[in-house]
Amino acid sequence: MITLYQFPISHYCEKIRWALDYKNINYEIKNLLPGLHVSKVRKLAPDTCVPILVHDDRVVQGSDSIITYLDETFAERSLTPASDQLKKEALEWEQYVDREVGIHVRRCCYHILLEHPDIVIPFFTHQGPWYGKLYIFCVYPRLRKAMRKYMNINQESEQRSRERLRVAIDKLHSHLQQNAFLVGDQFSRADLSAASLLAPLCQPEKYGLNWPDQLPQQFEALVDGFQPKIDWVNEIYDKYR
Ligand SMILES: N[C@@H](CCC(=O)N[C@@H](CS)C(=O)NCC(=O)O)C(=O)O
Repeated sequence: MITLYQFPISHYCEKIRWALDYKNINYEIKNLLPGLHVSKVRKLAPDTCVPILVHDDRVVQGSDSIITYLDETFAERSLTPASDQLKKEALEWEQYVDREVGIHVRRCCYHILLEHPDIVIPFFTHQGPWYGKLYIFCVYPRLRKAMRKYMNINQESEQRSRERLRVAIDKLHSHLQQNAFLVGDQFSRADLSAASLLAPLCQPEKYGLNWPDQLPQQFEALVDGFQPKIDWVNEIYDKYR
């Protein structure tokens, strides 16, 4: 039995939903509520973050470790290239986007969306426990403050993150202008990681959230700034998700 402990909104968790689906592995999802997740996760793993994969008595935390575990355990449709050189390149890209895209997409998005509880509360509570909406609604002002503090989200840090993101998106875009894939000549964990971590800016249907029809104007402006160089994300979703 495989269980994925996750937040539906999390793009690091989307990496693992995608990897599991791509490899045709059956799994069940346990959606956690931000804040309340800490006590649940601490019983499973050393850190408080998700995704966490539980496979029988094995517990794996962190999206890169989980993909490695899945490829080692279920060889079919490997996301890790076989050759040592390509594997090294794929892991380097994955680490690069985890650090230079994932964190900054999250900060830029939350800086705007945390001020729109009508949008984020449904994201946080999507297919979660029955009491989720009521709970998050009651704790929302405290939760927002804690999230801003924990993830260092403020006006200045958001500006720095936008710049870091611009550099990373330029780098990915220019690589993909010359190459069909980030590594070698086939889809790998590098492409999957880059596309998942940029997905909140593109809102692909297969991400699994109910994206609202209308996002705040500030959010649209953020996306518009990157749009010409992230078209490939939807293309990868169409072909491989
Ligand atoms: N590098 C980690 C990052 C995971 C991560 O940042 N998870 C966030 C959600 S996007 C989280 O669980 N935050 C809550 C916490 O750390 O307690 C990975 O690749 O899995």
